[in-house]
Amino acid sequence: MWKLPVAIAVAGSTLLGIAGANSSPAQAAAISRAADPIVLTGAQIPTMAGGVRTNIVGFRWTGAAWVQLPVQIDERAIVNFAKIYNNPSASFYGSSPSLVNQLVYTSSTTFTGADPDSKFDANDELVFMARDSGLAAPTGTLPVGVTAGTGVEIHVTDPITPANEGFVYLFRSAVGSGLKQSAGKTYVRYSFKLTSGAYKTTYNLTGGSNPENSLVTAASYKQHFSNRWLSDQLNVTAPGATKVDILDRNKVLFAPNICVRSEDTFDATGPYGSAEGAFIVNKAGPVRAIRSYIGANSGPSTQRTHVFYDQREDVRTELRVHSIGSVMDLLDYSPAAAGMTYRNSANPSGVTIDGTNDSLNNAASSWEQVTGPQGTITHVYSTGGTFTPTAIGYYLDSTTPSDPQCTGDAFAYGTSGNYINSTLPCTDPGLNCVDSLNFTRSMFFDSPGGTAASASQHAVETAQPLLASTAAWQ
Ligand SMILES: [Ca+2]
Ligand SMILES: [Ca+2]
Ligand SMILES: [Ca+2]
Repeated sequence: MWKLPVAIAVAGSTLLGIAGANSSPAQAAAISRAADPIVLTGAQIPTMAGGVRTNIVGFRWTGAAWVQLPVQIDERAIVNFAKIYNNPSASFYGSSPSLVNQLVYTSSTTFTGADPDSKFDANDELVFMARDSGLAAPTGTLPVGVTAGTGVEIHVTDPITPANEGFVYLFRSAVGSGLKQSAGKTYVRYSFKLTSGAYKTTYNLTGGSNPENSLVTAASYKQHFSNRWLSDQLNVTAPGATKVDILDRNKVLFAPNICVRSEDTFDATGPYGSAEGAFIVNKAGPVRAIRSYIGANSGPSTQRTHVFYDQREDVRTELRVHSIGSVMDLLDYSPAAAGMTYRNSANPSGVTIDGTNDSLNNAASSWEQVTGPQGTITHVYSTGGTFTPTAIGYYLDSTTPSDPQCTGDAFAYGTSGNYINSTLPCTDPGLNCVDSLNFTRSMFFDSPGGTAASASQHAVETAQPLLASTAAWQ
């Protein structure tokens, strides 16, 4: 994602025209990806790294004036997973979280703890929305309230449409300026609410259940969680959508006909053993919210991290478990999804979600989409790790489903996702294993009228993220 600033000098010569008072017909187009963030580590902004975290502020140049934009800094550190379980000798099913050390988001409201380095250090992240970028600013002008000599120019470009570009300027605010890092904006709200009370004093880390009533509210969607792994409400709220809840559940299973493990067994003590688990972080805005957690029965260090932007959510799952025969991650929609079109990269023309099953090409998909008056959700998939698992697509649309439903309601409305149907090697460092596997579901929440072309566009863009280069400026 990172690009060295080799292109700066070349681009700079065209930028003089952009920044001038006269608009030029050759003016570069703005970045068009409204849903996408720019995430930079401290290491990528060397002149800011190692300094105070809280006084970094961001601005764009409109061609006539400076306008402040929200910037968020999310601290990270390498943390031992036994600390996250608040137990140095924690062991579950023979797996020792004390053997697991990962770079994670930090939090003083969980046992993860605050970043030991409270400065904006090399592994912390600074994020803003690409659409908040502006034009190249002329030298000789500074926003009111910033400290001269602290500027950093961030040049954002789109590798798919190289003519599109944008600029964001970071500064340190002057003492007493009154400038806030958030610029007074809140793009995403996240209310993490445990039924039991405060996390550190009431969460059962060794045997759930730990019911929640947590809600993410963003411009284009709402999502609800009733337990750590239990996402059970999703409303598309983009313009024109009916805003109904179209989700029964996000289901996690070994295989279509095996209920021995599910999101419910991950969350709750039940007939299949203990349900240890912990949160790494719950954090809200202004630019994004983050919900990250561990604990999936015999995979106590298996981790899922949701990063919520206002029109996009990235859900990254890092498998850390003994060898398993297969695994699947499904969206099971609710009866309110009836009438929507389901399509994926192997079946782009799509079928209607109506509780009556359809025969689809079952090749694994790189994207899936549901679209209708209820709104559009496009899921884009990417996988990483030490091996490439084989997978097929799973689809079931039936009011009298042939496969057991395991959790949620009795119906399978457009139940869909990829099914890794080959044996996976041990991926748990807590068992001294060295293989790894992660998969990311990027979800885009759009107005009604999604098409195979719009889904493919999201997939192409997700595979080629926006680029950003930095240079000291004034
Ligand atoms: Ca750090
Ligand atoms: Ca830090
Ligand atoms: Ca269902």
